[in-house]
Amino acid sequence: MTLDDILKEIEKAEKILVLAHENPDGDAIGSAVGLCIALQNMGKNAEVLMNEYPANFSFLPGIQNIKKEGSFEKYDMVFVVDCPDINRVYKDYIPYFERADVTVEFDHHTKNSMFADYNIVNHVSPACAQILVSSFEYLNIEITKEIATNLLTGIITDTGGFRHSGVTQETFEFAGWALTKGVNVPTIYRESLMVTTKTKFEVEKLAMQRLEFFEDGKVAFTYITIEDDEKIGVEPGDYNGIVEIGRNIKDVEVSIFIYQKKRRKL
Ligand SMILES: [Mn+2]
Repeated sequence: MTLDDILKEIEKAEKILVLAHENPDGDAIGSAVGLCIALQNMGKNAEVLMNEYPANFSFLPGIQNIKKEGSFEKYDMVFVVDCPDINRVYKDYIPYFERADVTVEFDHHTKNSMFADYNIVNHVSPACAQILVSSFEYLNIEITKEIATNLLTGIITDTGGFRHSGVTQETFEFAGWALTKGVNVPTIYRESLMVTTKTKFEVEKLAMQRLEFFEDGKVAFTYITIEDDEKIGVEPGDYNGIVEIGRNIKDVEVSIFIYQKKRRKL
């Protein structure tokens, strides 16, 4: 059984790195930090690398485990969470993955390239964090209040607050169990889904003003240019959820949101 094999690899490893997809959302952050804390509780030297993340997730316990630069040249083991392909990881971190003795991924994206040594992929799971919940339960890894807060943040983010399809009985059972552990669900809900920043608000306002309908209202379209991006001072995560403005309008079947990427300095 693969999960048992992964546990054996964890037992052998000392230095462990956790990565997630670039421009991380609540599921990427919650899954990465939750896993990192679990590894530390098992006595491992574990950390998370992210080049940036949205500021509203700074309430998460253990968020200080997220570093911009690795403490080691080489890690014994690298985990990648909530990420369908290694090329979705921030490019500077990919060499750590390549140098590691063992690599593991946990993911729920439909098109996953099975890029690690061990691939725990469940396409129907509503969040990567929910795969971690069942994996921890199977392996008897204790889910502390801190870990539960991170994992529930992943679940609440990716399910839009238990609204999207894919939510299962297990989703609610874990949420209920987390409540008994003292996890502050209203705080997670507010910080993950409701709190916005001035720049995100400005981006949303502009995207709404520009929203147009095509095909008898079945297609909604809006966009943000690089000039808008610079004028507003767009921050990480500001584009999250914009496509849903169109999707939430009655009779819209396809919602399109296009933004220009900042040119990377070479
Ligand atoms: Mn996800």
